Amino acid sequence: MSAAFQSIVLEVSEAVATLTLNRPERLNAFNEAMHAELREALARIGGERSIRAMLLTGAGRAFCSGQDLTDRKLAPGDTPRDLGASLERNYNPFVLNLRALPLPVVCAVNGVAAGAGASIALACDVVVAARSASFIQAFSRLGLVPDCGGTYLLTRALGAPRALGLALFGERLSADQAANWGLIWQCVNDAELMPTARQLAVRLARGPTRGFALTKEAIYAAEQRALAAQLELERDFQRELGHTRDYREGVSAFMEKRAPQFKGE
Ligand code: LHQ
Repeated sequence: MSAAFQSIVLEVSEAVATLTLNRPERLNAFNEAMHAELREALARIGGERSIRAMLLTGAGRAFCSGQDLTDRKLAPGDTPRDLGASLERNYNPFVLNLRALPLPVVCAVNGVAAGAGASIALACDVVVAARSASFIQAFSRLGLVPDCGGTYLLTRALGAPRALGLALFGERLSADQAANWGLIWQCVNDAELMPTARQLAVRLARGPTRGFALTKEAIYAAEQRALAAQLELERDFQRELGHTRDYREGVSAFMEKRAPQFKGE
């Protein structure tokens, strides 16, 4: 897949699409151009059946510093921007599209993730962070609420007491503490970040892609639903997956005492 982007880099190999936020001079802050490219990249990734996992990371020393604040500076007398419109147009669809991708999304948090950058990292399915990385709910310093799902993601992962502490104080949460609190999957030494994240993404890309897509959908749905409704959803998903080639292959491989060769079908 060739992709002539400026603010991001999209590379595909071994069925993994690696998407790198690429404005290192601004710590990979989001601006309009980057959002347009991200929209295009996610549409390509979601529409290409040969892609079976995605890896999101940042170029340089940061993962992402959130909204580019140079775009938001106001002179006295300027009319304030409609921040809601910016969320509606750019950020909210990005979060929902990440969640809706029918393949696992691994996030390699290579450095600081602040504001919307933290929320976007936490919206990914499997988050691995370098030990030197950190998460900052920078919104309170600007007088804003955590957005891009921040209030939802923090509260569901950590509960209100820790979500509120992070959101109100806006202090750095180390990658180690994030892992200890169960906010992310794993914290690894800096040198191991990209090899580890890549290995996880490749492993997922070799898995039963349809099964993974429905697992992701069911687990996110579980955050909203009662047990009885969830049991029905699992029944429907299992019914569908029972017809896949990957299920047949999984059973055959077990019986033949060999590793399964999933094709994502
Ligand atoms: C930046 C940024 C940045 C521009 C570093 N913008 N230049 C959504 C929708 C609608 C409206 C509003 O908001 C949102 C969601 C949000 O994301 S709100 C939160 C926005 N983000 C922030 O408030 C974080 C701002 N950045 C920081 O607090 C620090 O830069 C962190 C803690 C991320 C990193 O600190 P340092 O490691 O000390 O780096 P630095 O501050 O020196 O930054 C390096 C350069 O990057 C610097 O430029 P310079 O020309 O001086 O080298 C910064 O100005 C620039 N930069 N973040 N968001």
